[in-house]
Amino acid sequence: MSKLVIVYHRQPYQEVVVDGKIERHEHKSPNGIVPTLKSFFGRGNGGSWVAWTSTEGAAEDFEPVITINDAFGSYRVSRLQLTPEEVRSFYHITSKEAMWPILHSFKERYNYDPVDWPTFREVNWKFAQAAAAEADDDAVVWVHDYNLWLVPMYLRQLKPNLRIAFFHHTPFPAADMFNVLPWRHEIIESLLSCDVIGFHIPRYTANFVATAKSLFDVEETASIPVRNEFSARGMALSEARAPTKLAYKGRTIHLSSHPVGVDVGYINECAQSAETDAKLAEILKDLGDIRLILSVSRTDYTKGGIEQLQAYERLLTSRPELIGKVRLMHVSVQATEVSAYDEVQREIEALSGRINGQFGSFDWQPVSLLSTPVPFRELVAYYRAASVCWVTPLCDGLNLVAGEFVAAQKEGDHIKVGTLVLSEFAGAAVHLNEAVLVNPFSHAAMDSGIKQALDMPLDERRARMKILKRKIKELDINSWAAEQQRVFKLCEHGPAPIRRIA
Ligand code: GDG
Repeated sequence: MSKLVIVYHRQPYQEVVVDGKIERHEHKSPNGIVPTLKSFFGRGNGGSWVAWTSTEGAAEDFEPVITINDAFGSYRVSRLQLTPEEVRSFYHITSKEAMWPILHSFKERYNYDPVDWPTFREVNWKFAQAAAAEADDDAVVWVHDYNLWLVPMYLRQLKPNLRIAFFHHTPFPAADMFNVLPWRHEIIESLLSCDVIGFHIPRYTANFVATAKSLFDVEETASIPVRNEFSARGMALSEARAPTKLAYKGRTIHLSSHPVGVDVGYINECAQSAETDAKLAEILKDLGDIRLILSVSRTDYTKGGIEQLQAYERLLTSRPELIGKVRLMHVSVQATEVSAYDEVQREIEALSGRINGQFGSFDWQPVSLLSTPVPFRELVAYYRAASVCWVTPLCDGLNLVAGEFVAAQKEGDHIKVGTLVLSEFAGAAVHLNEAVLVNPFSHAAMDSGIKQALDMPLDERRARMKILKRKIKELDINSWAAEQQRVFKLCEHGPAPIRRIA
């Protein structure tokens, strides 16, 4: 039995087949959400992690619960076995084809027909059962992301005294968008059985409150002002206040608005290593006097890769003097088994090919398209080499790439300081507002944003980067972890003093 149970669909290690046997290795890079969540076990007395694994190819002596000893200490992992059909239905169809488009406000991509709601419920019920089996009666069970939306309601039925927290990594859309989902009452009722619900930014929290109010008799009982510095007025995702408490059926639900943040310490260490210096020198030698524009994301229509390549094509057309002088490295890591993403991938490949054919020569290629992941330490060298990091999603919960790019810029580096161009519709724009902010739905804004970044004088680049670096330090992964622990404590002992946060 554990005092802290983390429920996240991925397992907290990588499974590698060595000599025909499965070995569990820690993730190569300590960067990312999995190591961050595991670090919570090191802060307390261990804990449990609940994730799914496929029944396909499972060994006969499969053990559902194992104990792991790694750099984060000793903790249990409860492995929920799902059949390939369950994974397809619950994850690839219901979560990715119906929920994901609505969360990101793409009504036209919403695909309701293939959804099998009873299977979604069943899988969520299995997660809840596995979590309840691991949890002490008053444990904190911390559930992550929309594909587990029904878990809190089931947990409350199974163990009423649990402290249940839920964190959304995606945006939470406006009520009239969310309410497209026919299961809206069930999902919101489930979330209202939590003690704590967390979002990256106040806008998503406000959207959740508006949705809950539209469906149930819910009252917002407290809110706090947002520091202007962390949400300059007049931007697409700005909010002046963040709701912090809801009352529903005599219970209090605490709300938290705090971006996940990046591991600034680890990225700094990577950025300053001899290995990165060597890779950087190699990249810069290869580039010569060509300036690097870097774009990094998963292939997903929400990330705006197609619209960005179109903007690049317009840039090369309107500024022919840039031909032979810039190169776009477009990393778009391909996902498998989601058909909507295949279509985007094909279009990205076609557009890159067209741009290279139209503007390129034997000596110079305007776009380098990479569809497989770049090792993280190498990616850090590219962050350092880039003149511009071009992050223009159409809608994005936060966007860690923007923060990683800022973290990788060397402190006091007087030779190379890159410029961040960031979509106003990424949650990160709320606090990283010294970036060149662009509206990806406007050609004019996209075009002037990239030109402004390429033309920006060194002094201005340094001044903006200095503030951005201070902000990502203030809102790094440790500050997110501290905020989560603060809200877990709130539901344990009643209200604690509220900090003003982003
Ligand atoms: C969700 C929300 C929210 C990407 N390419 C490579 C690579 N990456 C790494 C980056 C970064 C991560 O993947 C992507 O970060 P995002 O923030 O874009 O994440 P999503 O996958 O969309 O995830 C998002 C996030 O959750 C956290 O709450 O910000 O809004 O959609 O860390 O570095 N890493 C390596 N090679 C690559 O080629 N090694």
